[in-house]
Amino acid sequence: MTNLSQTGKVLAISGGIGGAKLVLGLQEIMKPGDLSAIVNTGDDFEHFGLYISPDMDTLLYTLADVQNIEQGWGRREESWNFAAACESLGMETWFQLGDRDLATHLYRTNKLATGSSLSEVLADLSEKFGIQIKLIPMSDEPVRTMLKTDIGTLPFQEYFVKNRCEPVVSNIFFSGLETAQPAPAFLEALAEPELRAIVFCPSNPFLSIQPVLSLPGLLDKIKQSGKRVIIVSPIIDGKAVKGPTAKLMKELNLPCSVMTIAEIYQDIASDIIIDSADAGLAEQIAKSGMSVHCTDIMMRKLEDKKRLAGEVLQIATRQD
Ligand code: FO1
Repeated sequence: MTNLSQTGKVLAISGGIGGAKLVLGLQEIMKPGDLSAIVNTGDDFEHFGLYISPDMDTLLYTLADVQNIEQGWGRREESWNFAAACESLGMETWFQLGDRDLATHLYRTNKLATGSSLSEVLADLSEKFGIQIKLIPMSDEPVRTMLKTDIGTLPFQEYFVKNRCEPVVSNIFFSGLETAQPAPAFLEALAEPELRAIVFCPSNPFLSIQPVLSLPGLLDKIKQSGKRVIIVSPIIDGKAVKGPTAKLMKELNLPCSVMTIAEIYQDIASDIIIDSADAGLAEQIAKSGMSVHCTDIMMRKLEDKKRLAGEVLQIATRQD
């Protein structure tokens, strides 16, 4: 196991559920001051006048150990009186807001309305949920994942939840990039002298990671940082662990394979961690110049998350 005192700092880039699992594993084995996590805000949207930020809340609830594990989003020990009351008023019900979850949306919406930046709101919520690592939104300005589909252009949640990922996707783009910047704390973390590695957690590359990498100037800043960039594959043996990744890759005419993941990141990644099931592709991937590491990357239990996090740290702190 890595000697934690000499780890240095790690910057994790995280999207939905898979990303949060690895950040949790890293949180469990690192000193709080050595770990920061950037969260995707491309899924954010306004609903019932509330600022909803699903990947932020998935990360907050997972790190605070209050997440609803079966559901994959929202909180456990939840009640649904608000949602039932909305239904009785004939309001839309496709996006379910639990009673405890509602407090998070109200807190965030009010803070934003009184002038806080999204970074400030996330720092406040982290403190309220007792989270010690630093959580940073990818940007304080709105960037939204939009999907061109056979039923029209949809904002992310209308594709993912309202239409249950059924529409056929022909293109994904991000609105707001012309006026968005990486969050200040994001740029500071990248410039941090003790930063040892940037870790792309196993999140959907198109929906959760691409919005981050599309931020103006960010790719260059990552390349210029000279830091080790470690990718943890969200694809195992040609199947996506969760969510619409596989369906999206098919519709975008991309093979659902770790080869595609390697191609997506080969310009910036120094290392890629793939599952042992894909070990046969390691040699081919290595031709791209990345160091390929095979291990069990399926995270079910906390032990899995800590073990994988330990292997990520070994790579992050490797001296060469
Ligand atoms: N996903 C659903 O499939 N149905 C829902 O009703 C739903 C509500 C919801 C409320 C708050 C929240 O933070 C997330 C919610 N999600 C729901 C999940 C959300 O769409 C996804 O977590 C992300 O946007 C994709 O990673």
